[in-house]
Amino acid sequence: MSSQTVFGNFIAGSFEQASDVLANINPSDLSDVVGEYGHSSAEEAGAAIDAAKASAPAWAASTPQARFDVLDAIGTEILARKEEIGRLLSREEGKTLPEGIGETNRAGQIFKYFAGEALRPGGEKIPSIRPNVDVEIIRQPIGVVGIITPWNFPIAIPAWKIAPALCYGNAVVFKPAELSPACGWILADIISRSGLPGGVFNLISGAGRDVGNAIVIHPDVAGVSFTGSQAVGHEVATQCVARHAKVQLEMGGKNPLVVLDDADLDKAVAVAVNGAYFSTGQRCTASSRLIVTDGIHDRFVAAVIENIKSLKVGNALDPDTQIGPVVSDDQLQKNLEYIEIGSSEGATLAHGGERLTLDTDGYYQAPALFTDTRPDMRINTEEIFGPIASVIRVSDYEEALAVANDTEFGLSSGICTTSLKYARDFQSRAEAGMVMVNLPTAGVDYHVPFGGRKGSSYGSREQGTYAAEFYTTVKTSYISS
Ligand code: UN1
Repeated sequence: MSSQTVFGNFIAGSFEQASDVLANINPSDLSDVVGEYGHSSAEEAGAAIDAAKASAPAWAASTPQARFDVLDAIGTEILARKEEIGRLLSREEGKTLPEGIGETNRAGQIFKYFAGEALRPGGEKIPSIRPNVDVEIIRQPIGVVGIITPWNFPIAIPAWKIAPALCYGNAVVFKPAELSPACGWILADIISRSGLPGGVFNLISGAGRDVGNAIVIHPDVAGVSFTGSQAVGHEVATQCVARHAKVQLEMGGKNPLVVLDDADLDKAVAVAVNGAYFSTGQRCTASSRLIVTDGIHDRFVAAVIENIKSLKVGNALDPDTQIGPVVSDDQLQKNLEYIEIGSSEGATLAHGGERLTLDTDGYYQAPALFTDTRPDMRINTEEIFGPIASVIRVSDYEEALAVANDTEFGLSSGICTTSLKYARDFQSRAEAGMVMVNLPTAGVDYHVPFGGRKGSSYGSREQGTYAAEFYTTVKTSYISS
């Protein structure tokens, strides 16, 4: 273990002190300072962008083998250190240790996946409609990519943006979230040893309004991939579109889980509790609306309450903990406010919602379930991003589907049923980028497209081969001898 406590930026292949720093506090134990991380200025972001721009042409011309070697080395080190990095992740973000290690494992696998993709660049050669002319279609890197990531997946989301960016030959300026910058710094440290030429990857920590904004408005940043809130995403898109930069946004969700009368009750309860409360409900894919038909409603609600009563909320690093703390005081206050809002709107708070005082001083909250809720209540229309779910009672499948789709979001949509007919119909008619049948709305594979519709996403999909759409531009060449 290193004794370093102050962590700066990584620019043009060297680690540099940031002009200012901010303490990274463990939400499970407020007396534990994970470290001090860069709170950089717009000027420092400019230096990172300049470094990326200078190194971009050489990396764009690199061979598939060189890209494979770098990405494979990064993936190998992440996987070899997954227990240690997973622990750091849990310590700074608050998800449980198995979740932290699992997320780190996912990040390692993503780098391995894109290492393989680097060896499969593709391209097409087809005859022209004209004689003696060939047409070639290839994908080329877009140049400098700005990557802005949220606090809730501090290593997996950076991985699923940085790995394809490098795989397809781009240079990167990466801003991790201010609440969980440690995993981003570890990633930079690993990348610094991977053989990647200096300047191709740059880490710049700081606030959205300083560093994030500098990246988004800079004329040399050809594209911005952002995951975060809808409000900030809208700003990012507006700025990028105004200067004709590419933009890819992953934002919120208000993901429905439909539970039909014919569902396997035990499975439906497990799926709902996992989707709603694991990772403290702090996933844009979390199931926050449980839409339940009459015939199973009472049994389902009773069983969910029974289940969440037994969930152990605690310090993320305690091996018995099932639900870690909320990430920050701001988020906890927001969650508590929504508990008030739900109650004042007439919903029944069937369980939880209160702040918990435990052995260590942290942002603990009991998982909350609202029942007797209406689809138009604020707790059912606004993303909360905490361990709070509500039950909406419906009479049949058609009403369930209508309620599920009646949202400004469209990320992930789930159904629990044993009916092939309803499962297939839901798969087809759910207005979401991802559909889950008898599975939680959260928890996705890393080798297939990820993204949503409506207010949840903008631009092309992330992950899998679909990631190429954002990180490349298509060139069509006509060649005559
Ligand atoms: C998952 O559910 O496995 O911010 C991933 C989020 C999403 C990632 C969810 N972009 O919660």
